[in-house]
Parts: sequence; structure tokens; C-alpha cells
Amino acid sequence: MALLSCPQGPLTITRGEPSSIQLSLILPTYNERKNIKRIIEVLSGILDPVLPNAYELIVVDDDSPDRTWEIAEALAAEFPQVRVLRRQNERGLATAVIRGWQCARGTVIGVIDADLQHPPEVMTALWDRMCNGADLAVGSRHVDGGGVGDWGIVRRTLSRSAQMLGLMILPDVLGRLSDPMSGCFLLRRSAIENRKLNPHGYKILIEVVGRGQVGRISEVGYVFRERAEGESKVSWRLYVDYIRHLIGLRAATLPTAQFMQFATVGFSGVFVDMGLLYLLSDPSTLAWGLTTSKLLAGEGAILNNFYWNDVWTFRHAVQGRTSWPQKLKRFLTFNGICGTGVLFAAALLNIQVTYFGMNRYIANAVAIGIVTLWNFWLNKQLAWAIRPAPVSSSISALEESPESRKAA
Ligand SMILES: Nc1nc2c(ncn2[C@@H]2O[C@H](COP(=O)(O)OP(=O)(O)OP(=O)(O)O)[C@@H](O)[C@H]2O)c(=O)[nH]1
Ligand SMILES: [Mg+2]
Repeated sequence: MALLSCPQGPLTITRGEPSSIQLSLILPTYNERKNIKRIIEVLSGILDPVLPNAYELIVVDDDSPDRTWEIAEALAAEFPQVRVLRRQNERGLATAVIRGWQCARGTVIGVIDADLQHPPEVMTALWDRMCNGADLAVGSRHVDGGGVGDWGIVRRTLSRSAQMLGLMILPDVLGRLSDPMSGCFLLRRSAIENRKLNPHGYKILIEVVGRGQVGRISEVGYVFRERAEGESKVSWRLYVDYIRHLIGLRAATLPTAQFMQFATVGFSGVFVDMGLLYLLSDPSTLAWGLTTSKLLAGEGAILNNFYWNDVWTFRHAVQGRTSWPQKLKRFLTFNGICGTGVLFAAALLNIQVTYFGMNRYIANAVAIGIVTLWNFWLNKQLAWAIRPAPVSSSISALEESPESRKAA
């Protein structure tokens, strides 16, 4: 009864059937027979008072040679909230978590290591954050109250280097989390419903933030404990998996179409700039001074580009933020970024021509290309950043957040 049949096919989480279960927590296990009873006892003691009869613990075991699944199944007699998935045809932590979520009934889903290295007590605070409107509540070792315990210098350095590498490849994902390597978090199910997930290795959190529609993220500090029983499964292979995962996620989430729209709008701005320059400065028209005319023409192009980016390129980010003060704020940010972009382009042009002796027009084309990318990236992050609407009441935890609804 407690043994679940293993989901097959794509790693996609569909909308669950209506259920009285609010929270489904996955415990991934591989050779954790010495820890499984203890973690279930402790978690039950913590969650019973908070969510009486409204949570489930799903143990996903990859057919451990030490038969962890068998012990978990036996424990279900004493702990009816325990369900067990014994996977025999797949391996890997991240996919184990997703397979567990595919069996989950809760509107909030989550994960915690089964080896008691994540203090189970952190679950109360994470649940609280979900009740206060978070889409994702993450246990973090790098915020107040957090720490990595007595990790040696090698492991600390490896972990931080992996984080830095991730920041370079996926800044829009890892930049949102102080501890992207965390394996202890709760997530609003609707944030990843119907998304095709495809992680490699261990790092399920970056997969969720990378491919899901995650609005508000909240973090709670915790100190990573020493493993008391059993052995670590961490190996060098996981670092290779991590890099594959980062690259796969980057390739799958490049905003190519949006960038093409941004570049098209920028191109239209060239005509506005040229047209205005002619109207203002040409001896046959107004014959104003060249500098004044160029500044006004440039500003005209910026206005044109802002309008089209607001109504077209970044229209999804604008939804619900159409008041004049909000528009003005976006415009000023856009103006500031584009202005800085012009200075940046001038510097790049000079460096290429002066130091590398490049043809000025080729150098200018290179500078324009780089600055367009720079402008796109910064404007996407700052002027048209997707922000969740504030959620004030605690009852919203189990409803969809505005961000998740937007994604649907
Ligand atoms: N189902 C499943 N669970 C796994 C797999 N690999 C690890 N786990 C479980 O995932 C959790 C984290 O794995 P650990 O090996 O402890 O990794 P870690 O905590 O990052 O590293 P240590 O500090 O060295 O223990 C534990 O509960 C493991 O039993 C796997 O391939 N499949
Ligand atoms: Mg561990």
C-alpha cells in the first residue's frame, strides 16, 4: 500500500488531483538504512502539530543494496504519512526528487536529505515562509543563521568555485539564490507544473529556478550538519554532471526570441535618430547646432525604443505595472542604461581602433553588438525585471501566486 508505482516517461509534474494533503516532502535515499527511521521520526514530530493529517513524506529510494526501501515500507505501518517509491530503472538524486514529486498530492512540494545533515527543524520556518506568500522557500547555508559546519578548506573552496562558475554561466538563476547548491527547500507546485525538467546530477534547485516560473524566493539559514551514519555519495562525477547541467540549462533558457525583438527595436531607433538629426541640424531644415541636435535625436531614439520595448519586447514583465509612475521608473532606468551603453561603446571603439589598429567601422559594429547585448541584459534585469506582486496574507500559501498564474 505504501509502495508507489514508479512514474515513467518525461520528467514533468502535472496538476495534482484535489487532495487534503498540503505538503509533500521528498526524502531521496541511497543506502540510508541507518538514517531512515530517525529522519522519519523527527520530521513527523515536527510536522504533525503544524500540518495534522495534511502532509506526506515520500521516500524515493534507488533500489539501495542495503534495502532502505524495505525499511521505509515497514515504517509506513507506524507512520501512515510515509509513502515509498523504489526506483529500479533510474539513478540520480535530482531525478529521484522529480519522480517523487510526480507522485505527490500536495500543493507545496519539497525535498530534504535523508541523512539528517539538513536539520529537520528548518522545515517549520520554511513552511511559514510558504504561508506568507513565497513561491520558493530555501534552506540556505549562506544567510544569517546558516553555515557549513566543519567542512574542510577543500570542500568549501570546491563548493564556492562551483557557485561562481554557475553565476558566470547562469547569472539569472544562481544570482537569485544565496545557496544555489541547497538540497533543502519547499516549492509551490504550480511554479513548475507542466514544465519539462531535465536535470543532471544533484542540483535540483537550479533546475527548478531555471525552468520554473518562480516569483518570490525566501531563504532561511541552517547549519549543515556532519553525517552521523552512512556514507556520502558525492564523487567527482557529480562535478562533471553539474557542468553539463549548467550548460544544458543555459542553452534551453536563452531568451533568443526576446533578444531578436530587442535588436529589431534598436534598429528602428537608428532611423528615428537619423531622421531627427536631419530635421534638426540640416541647413535645409532647422539648422540647429550639431551637438544639440544629436543629443535630441539620441533621446528621441531612446523614447522610440522604450515605447516599443515596453509594449512588445518585455510586455510580459509589464503586466499589472502600467501606472505612470511605474512607466516613468522603467523609462528612467532604460535611459540610464542606454546612456551608459553609449559611453561603453565609445570606450570599446577607442580601444579597438587605438590599441588594435582595427578598421573604425568594423570596430564600431563590434562595439554596437556588444553594447546591444549589454543593454538587453541590464534592461531585462533592471528596467523590465519580473517581480511578484506583494502577497500580504498568510492564507495565500496554498493558492497560486500571481507569478505562477502569469506563467500558466
Ligand atoms: N534516490 C537517490 N538518493 C540519492 C542518490 N544520491 C544521493 N542520494 C540521497 O541524497 C541525499 C544527499 O546525498 P549525500 O551523499 O548525503 O550528499 P551530500 O549531503 O551533498 O554530501 P555529504 O555531505 O558528503 O553527505 C541523501 O539522503 C542520499 O541518500 C541517488 O542517486 N538516488
Ligand atoms: Mg549528505
